[in-house]
Amino acid sequence: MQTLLSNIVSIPVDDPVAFTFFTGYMAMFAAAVFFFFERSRVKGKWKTSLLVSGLITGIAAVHYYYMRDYYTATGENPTALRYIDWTLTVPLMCVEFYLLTKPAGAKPALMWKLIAASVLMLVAGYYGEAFTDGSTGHSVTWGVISTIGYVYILYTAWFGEVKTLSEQSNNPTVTRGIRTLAWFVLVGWAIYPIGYMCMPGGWLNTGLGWESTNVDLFYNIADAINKIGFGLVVYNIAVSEGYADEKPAVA
Ligand SMILES: *C/C=C(C)/C=C/C=C(C)/C=C/C1=C(C)CCCC1(C)C
Repeated sequence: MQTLLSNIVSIPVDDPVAFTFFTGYMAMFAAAVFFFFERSRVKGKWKTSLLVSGLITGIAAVHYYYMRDYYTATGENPTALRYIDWTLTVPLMCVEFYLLTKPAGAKPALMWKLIAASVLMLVAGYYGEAFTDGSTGHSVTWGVISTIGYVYILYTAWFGEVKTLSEQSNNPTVTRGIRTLAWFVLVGWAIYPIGYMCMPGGWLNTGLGWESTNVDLFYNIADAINKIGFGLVVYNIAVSEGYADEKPAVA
């Protein structure tokens, strides 16, 4: 009985961080199921995009399963698991931009540039969180390096190639959808660096008395918004043209 009970994960009622790890896990799982099932219903040209949405949320669900346990067992940030998850899922979000702009002529080079920027952003962020003692000097430096990658993606989505191609797509739904994704990158993704700066030693950690695990609150909420939200925007684009099995309306 003793051992049985000790295997049961429990959430302390006053721990919002643990709460978001559990709800985040379930939300990612449900979203992945949804995207995988809906993939079979949309038209052929959208199937890969839906598959990628399912992979993003599915990969996140698996990592949340482990992060949740890690956090409840140790009470510490699951930094390594977090960054492994992001290193897989953020490049896949870059792939979504490529897939949506491909019909308008996007080349694989665009995808690789976005992926390279995301890897720079994440590797620098990992250094800033994992290999410093929280001293401001280091984490600010790595935070700034990381931001270079972020700004590159932001610029490409708002003013660069992605924007230009989205306008050349001659598909108002795609143009509007990409604009919404660009908003996600601007507002939804900004939650991460804000959380990072709230950590001990960070610029925003003034008088809040926040501990380092509070950052998980930011990251968990942002992940749910961005990964599920991104997927839903892609889903909306796909179904705006109807489902694969629908007969064209008879005039
Ligand atoms: C699904 C996960 C996503 C969309 C993760 C996005 C993460 C970021 C945009 C992180 C950005 C950071 C900075 C711009 C500077 C400080 C370090 C980071 C890694 C938190």
